[in-house]
Amino acid sequence: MSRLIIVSNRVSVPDNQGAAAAGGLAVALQAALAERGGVWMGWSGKSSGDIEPEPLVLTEDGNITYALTDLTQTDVEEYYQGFANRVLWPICHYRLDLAEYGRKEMASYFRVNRFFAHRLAPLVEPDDIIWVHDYHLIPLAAELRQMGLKNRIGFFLHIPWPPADVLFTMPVHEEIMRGLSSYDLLGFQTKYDLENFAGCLKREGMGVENSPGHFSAHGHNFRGGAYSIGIETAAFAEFARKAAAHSMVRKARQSVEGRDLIIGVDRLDYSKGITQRIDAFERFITNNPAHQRRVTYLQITPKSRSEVPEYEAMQHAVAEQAGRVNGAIGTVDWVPIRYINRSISRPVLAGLYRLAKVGLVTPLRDGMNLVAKEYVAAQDPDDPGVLVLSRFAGAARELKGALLVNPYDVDGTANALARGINMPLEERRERWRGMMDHLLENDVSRWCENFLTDLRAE
Ligand code: ADQ
Repeated sequence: MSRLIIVSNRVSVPDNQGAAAAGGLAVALQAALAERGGVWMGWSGKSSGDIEPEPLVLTEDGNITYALTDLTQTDVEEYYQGFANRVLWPICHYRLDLAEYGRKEMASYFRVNRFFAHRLAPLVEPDDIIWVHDYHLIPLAAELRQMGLKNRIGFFLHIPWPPADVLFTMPVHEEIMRGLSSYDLLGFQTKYDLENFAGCLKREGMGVENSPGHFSAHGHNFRGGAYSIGIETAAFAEFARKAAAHSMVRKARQSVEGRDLIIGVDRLDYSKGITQRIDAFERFITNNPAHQRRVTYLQITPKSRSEVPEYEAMQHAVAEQAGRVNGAIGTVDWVPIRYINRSISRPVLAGLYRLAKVGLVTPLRDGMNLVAKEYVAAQDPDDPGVLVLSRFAGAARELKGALLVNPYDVDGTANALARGINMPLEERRERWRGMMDHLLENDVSRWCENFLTDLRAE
């Protein structure tokens, strides 16, 4: 069997606790690598200052080689914080207002991809298959082809792909589309993202769709498909089942004092709709005074990308809003919103999801949203909670038992919250069972296998 080479901006190198400490995606990719042997290459997360990074640092673990490179400080600022996170991320999440174009950043993005290609190429053997992940590395295949590599190369995009009218606001959209067209297989989270991609290709005659999912562009034939990413459903459900005994989960249960718990778990990111969600919670309490003092909303939000100005501004905005709402609707013996900026271990997170009567997952736009899936997997089959889910998350295409909401509609979300809190047990069980069966069948290993099977097929 041919070896697998995975390339992603960040690499999950197992620490002393082993792979079990990592999230589902890292575990699934490590399993795929271990099955075939291979290499996982990416950025170390460190800067080499203003000097050229040292050669790749290789770490062997069984038949997997982890290959890490540092980046210069300029590249960290221009490629990662700049073009990837201040242009591609907002554009792919339909936030034209937040995109900050700069020639330097765009040039750095392509330069770093070339640098990655040059570092990777010496490790590649002729029959290896290469799987590139996410928006940081779109031009990588084109660079590898330029160097003469003939391997099969696939790409999976973890975030949404926007329609042509949105994408074309980006000055280098043609180069980005050309980059995508150099792969053999493009994986998107949902068929809507795939349709948007096909629309972008056709709009200005950059390429054609010969038959569904079969494209030609820039003299190259390639395929595209929807491969919805899953979680490690069975393992996560097991974490949740055992978590009741965990001291942190016990303390959380005691501190809620019999109130209904609503949970939100998101990286602090403007795409996640956290401020709209807090508004909806406040509206729910205002419209349903009987629930005053009888619910607690726990929002767990680790900071992310704090070096990017839009994220720093958001940290202040959310903290201030949570404080304002607590001041407005709280009482001397009731703090309605508990807002935590911390990372939580997966077993404890699973236990907290299970305690919650409602999982509130309301991104304004999201490729998939694994939190929605984790919340479902963590529920007690005899007394499951209710998932309130944004229709703009990829997960909404699959999780049919959720209460779907439009996160821009504060009243609508508040009403769904009320419906979730009051939902009878039988309806909760029925909705949950369908979603759980789907998640058990379509877990992250299945996603990985489906993509790799299609990538291998000529
Ligand atoms: P993200 O935008 O990071 O992922 P999501 O899919 O929800 O969004 O994954 C977040 C992960 O981080 C989850 O596994 C969650 O448990 C974990 N997490 C969040 N808060 C945490 C906390 N406080 N402590 C510990 N863990 C926490 C991107 C795309 C998504 C896509 C995924 C995978 O934006 O749309 O679903 O990649 O493809």
